[in-house]
Amino acid sequence: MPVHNADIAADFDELADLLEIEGANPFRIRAYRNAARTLRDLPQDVAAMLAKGQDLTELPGIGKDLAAKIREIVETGTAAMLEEHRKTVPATLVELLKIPGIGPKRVKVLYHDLGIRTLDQLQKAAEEGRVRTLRGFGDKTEQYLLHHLQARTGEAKRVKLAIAAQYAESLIAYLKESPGVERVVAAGSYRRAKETIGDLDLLVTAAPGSAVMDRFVSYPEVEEVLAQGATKASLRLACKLQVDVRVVPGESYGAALQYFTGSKAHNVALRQMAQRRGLKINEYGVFKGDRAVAGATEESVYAAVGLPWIPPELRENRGEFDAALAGRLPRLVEVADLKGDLHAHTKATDGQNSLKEMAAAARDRGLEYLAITEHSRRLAMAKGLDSQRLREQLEEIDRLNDTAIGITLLKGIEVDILEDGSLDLPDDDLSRLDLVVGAVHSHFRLSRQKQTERILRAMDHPYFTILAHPSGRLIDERAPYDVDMPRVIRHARERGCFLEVNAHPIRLDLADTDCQLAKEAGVMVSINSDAHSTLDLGNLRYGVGQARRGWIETREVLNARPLHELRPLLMRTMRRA
Ligand code: DGT
Ligand code: CA
Ligand code: CA
Repeated sequence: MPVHNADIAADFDELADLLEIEGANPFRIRAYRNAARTLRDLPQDVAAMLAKGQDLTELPGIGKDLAAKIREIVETGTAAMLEEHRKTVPATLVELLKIPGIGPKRVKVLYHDLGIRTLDQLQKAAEEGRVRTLRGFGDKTEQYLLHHLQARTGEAKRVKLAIAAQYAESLIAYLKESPGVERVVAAGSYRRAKETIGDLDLLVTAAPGSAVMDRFVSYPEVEEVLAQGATKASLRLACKLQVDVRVVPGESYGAALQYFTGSKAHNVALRQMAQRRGLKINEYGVFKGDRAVAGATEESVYAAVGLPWIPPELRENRGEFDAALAGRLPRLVEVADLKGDLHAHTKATDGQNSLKEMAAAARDRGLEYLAITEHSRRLAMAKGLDSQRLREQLEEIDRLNDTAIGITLLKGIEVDILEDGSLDLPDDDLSRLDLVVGAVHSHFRLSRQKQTERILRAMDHPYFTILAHPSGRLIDERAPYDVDMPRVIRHARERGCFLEVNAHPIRLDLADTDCQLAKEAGVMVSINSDAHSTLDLGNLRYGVGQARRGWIETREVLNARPLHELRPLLMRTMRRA
């Protein structure tokens, strides 16, 4: 069975989790996490690279040892070292580690002092009040755990969009090679660019009599065929992703695509509009009585009810019909609109590539500028910059900008917002920069009021440009911190600063509805890769998808502005004491 990059990444993450519970060297743990991240972002398949005899150590963050482990996983399906650690640490402890706020130290205490190995056992212990007495716990933590554990029941397993993309793209390529197949396109939440998807919905048009379904169910990664008919089939892949396929005739393509793109709420509303016009819409077409009046294209389906085509990311029945009827659909931002990226790291801190490599990669993607925004000193684990090292980097940026490198590097910092809302570097340092990106990396559990005031205070700082990953959430891993986001957005408006839409697939932060709030408040967003390697720049597309779900238009995106327009906007946020 072929091994995908995401499979190897999952193994490395698991290994890192296990090592963390065992209390291994943090740098060793980090190496596995970085490698997992590299693999997730990598556009080419490492198994294919190995087959071609390519050297994996040329990838960012992959040394000899990791390259050998990747080869081992590709060839044998697992790594001996992972199997060893799986034997010493109960697998379910790793589940405990996934609870936001529960680190390896606490997991160890739960395991050793209470013998807890599963989430169910933990829930029971918390219900019985046995957790609060443990070292490092307490009433508040026990309540928090209980809340978290009770909320988990019935939660379906969803897959992050970028992970689903790896599996979807290779399956789509496979189906396209099948004789007689004309079009293969992903619909459903995948096409609407939701942060996570429940299952993958594929639509196929094919010549009559072609054996698409047989080919679909004989895909080598199929774990189980759940249903198979002449025009539809469902199966589960080994990676656990469920896939639904429909084969439709060409004349129904648009209607089927519209139907299976959803969302359900959008479709219900559309059908009601059709009914009022005496029309019926289903996955085969738009009908007046028995006569099909539209269906070959999506445009024709919408036109039949008097609407312009509506971009998939807006199809949530959250105002798109009113906007469409009024001729006020937003001109959504596109990847090609981005002129630069305002959040990136290099080897100087926890990134994997040099300044020069990052600059070249951004230039090769057609960007006009790239802001280098390293972590500040408080993030010691990420080798955050102090004043001295920041100055050294600024000189290096000057030197590079003086060479004909084909892109402008902007001087920035991702400065920690400290617990009291002050910034982690002195004004004298910040004043030398083109922009200051502020971020919360600690004290996630402050009260709503304290957290909000902390962030507002940071924004009040004379040097503050962009609030990075504003909610702090990590999809499926960490809930957002408790903050009054509407107030933060209003404050950004008053202070003339900006909010980030962090494009990393695990963050996608701002959330779509908060993007809408920012838009309504007149606050521009910056769609940033937060790149820790050259490959991460490829994540910008997920940030764009998120912004599009938030109705963001090109003109509302800070980094869709050319450099000569960007500079005055940045200046406005600097030196305004
Ligand atoms: P997911 O898979 O949970 O991430 O979300 P979707 O939106 O992909 O939902 P899914 O896979 O259940 O169905 C795909 C699309 O098919 C959905 O967005 C709209 C359409 N659809 C499915 N079931 C129904 C239904 O009962 N009524 C209507 N109107 N549309 C449906
Ligand atoms: Ca779906
Ligand atoms: Ca489905």
